[in-house]
Amino acid sequence: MKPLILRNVKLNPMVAEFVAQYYDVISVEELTDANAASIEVLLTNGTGKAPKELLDRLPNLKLIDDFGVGFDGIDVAECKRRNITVCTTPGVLTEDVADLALAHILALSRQICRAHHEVVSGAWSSGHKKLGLGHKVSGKRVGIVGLGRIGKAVAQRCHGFNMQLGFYDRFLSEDQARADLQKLIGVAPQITAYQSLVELAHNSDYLVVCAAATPENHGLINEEVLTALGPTGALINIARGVLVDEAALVKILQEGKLGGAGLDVFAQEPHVPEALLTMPNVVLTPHIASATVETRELMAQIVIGNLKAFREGTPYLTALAL
Ligand code: 8YV
Repeated sequence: MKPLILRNVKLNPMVAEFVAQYYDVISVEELTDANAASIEVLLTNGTGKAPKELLDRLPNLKLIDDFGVGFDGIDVAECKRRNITVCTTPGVLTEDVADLALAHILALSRQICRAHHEVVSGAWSSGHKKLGLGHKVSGKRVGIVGLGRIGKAVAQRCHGFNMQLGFYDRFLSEDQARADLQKLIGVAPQITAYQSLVELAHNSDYLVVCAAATPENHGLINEEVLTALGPTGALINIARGVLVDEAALVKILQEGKLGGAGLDVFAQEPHVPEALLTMPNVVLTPHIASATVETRELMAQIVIGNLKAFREGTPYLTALAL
């Protein structure tokens, strides 16, 4: 019998194939008092949950290997206290996530989903086209919430659309943002740092959520921010659902006080608030921001590399500094 390894999510096929050579994989549901003490590695992903209650059941846990860049479901304070290493897959999914933010901006503004339906349903060919005019994207104002790796990649793409750049990030100055973007883009773009989310929203046509889902950021995009974004503004969320007050979002959309929303993440995935499913000015995707063949292969290579490092006692590729 091979040693056991624990998973709390469905494994990526490449990771599963590698792991199967050396371990018998059990799910959290298969964890027992008898086998828990043998678990040294937990395999998870950006949406996986590893609260203290689970960690307390694993007295010999040494590594949490996260197939994702987000680790908001992991009790990292408890990991630090117990010297459990947490490895993620930073960097390799940045471009995909930023690309999807622009895909949502374009799909929403140019009504791609509704336009596609009008063609495939025969409405267009039968002369019953209902689609009205969309909205121009190039040159509009984008407000980026959180200017980390993904936020900067969104800024880079929006710069390519000649959009006016604004951001809100408590840890980054306007000068540093401009300097960072100059390294990324090759020129120092005009970008404005706003001192509050409401001010950023008030000065944006698109508010793109790229912030980390730290506990203090939960509900960051609240009714006041959404109201400031207003009836000609659109919310784009490719970060985490918990960053948005989802009930407030539904309410303000139903009241016609927000122009639209493009959402790849939700507070209680895979549950999506029923009201959002029928709104014509909403584009919804099932948490696919990193879901490309190329990026998932790179993520898997990192997860496998960290597991090899654990097995061989060599330095991890991407251990978080807890
Ligand atoms: C998930 C993500 O890990 O990277 C993250 O934090 O949310 C995603 O990449 C991925 O969808 C799990 O399959």
